[in-house]
Amino acid sequence: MKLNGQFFGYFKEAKKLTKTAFKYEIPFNTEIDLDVGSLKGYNNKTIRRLSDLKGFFYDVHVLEEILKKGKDPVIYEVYSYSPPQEEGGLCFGVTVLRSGKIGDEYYMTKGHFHKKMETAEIYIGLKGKGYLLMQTRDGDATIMRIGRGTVAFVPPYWAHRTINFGDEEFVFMYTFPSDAGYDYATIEKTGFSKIVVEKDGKPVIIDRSSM
Ligand code: S6P
Ligand code: ZN
Repeated sequence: MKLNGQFFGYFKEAKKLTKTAFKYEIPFNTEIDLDVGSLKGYNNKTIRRLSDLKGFFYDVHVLEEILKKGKDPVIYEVYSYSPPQEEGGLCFGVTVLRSGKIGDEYYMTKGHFHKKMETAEIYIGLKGKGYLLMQTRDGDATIMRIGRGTVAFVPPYWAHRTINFGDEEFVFMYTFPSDAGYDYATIEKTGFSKIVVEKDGKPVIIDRSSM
């Protein structure tokens, strides 16, 4: 059997078992177009628009004004390969975070803990630039810059959010255990303590409580 023109494989047994037993999933490869940031063969796509991010940007009035005008811009898209949520599997995919601001606050993702808190994740910067903001339940926070080629480790127990402070799309690849799940509610309740806003044409990290 020929797969993607890359190699030959003999999968008689694995093929029979794929539908019932994840551990016999067939090996495969795929491609990310590094200029565009698109992932070939994804099986899941999530689009988040401004209306999905109500309550996340600090300037509620600016957000409502945009929506009132009938606009609801796409803030980010996630293209993923998501196998069954079983122990031993890996999810991976690409997030495309658009460039823009709500008032002076840069476009960002919602951010989440994993439901299985003891789960780590890897981010790899592919295109554009942004920040990776992380925070623990105890309130410890850290922020790091991600550019093309940056590999970032998100340790277990850290909520994570990305922020695009550049003037082009910020694209990164991620991978994490497929049984991790998502917990948006916990960090949504407390919020991230830091936000990134534009001041004199530059991104500045400030305390959200100061707004
Ligand atoms: C998944 C990983 C990313 C985010 C994506 C969107 O564990 O961290 O794929 O899901 O960047 O962010 P969010 O917070 O809306 O899921
Ligand atoms: Zn995650």
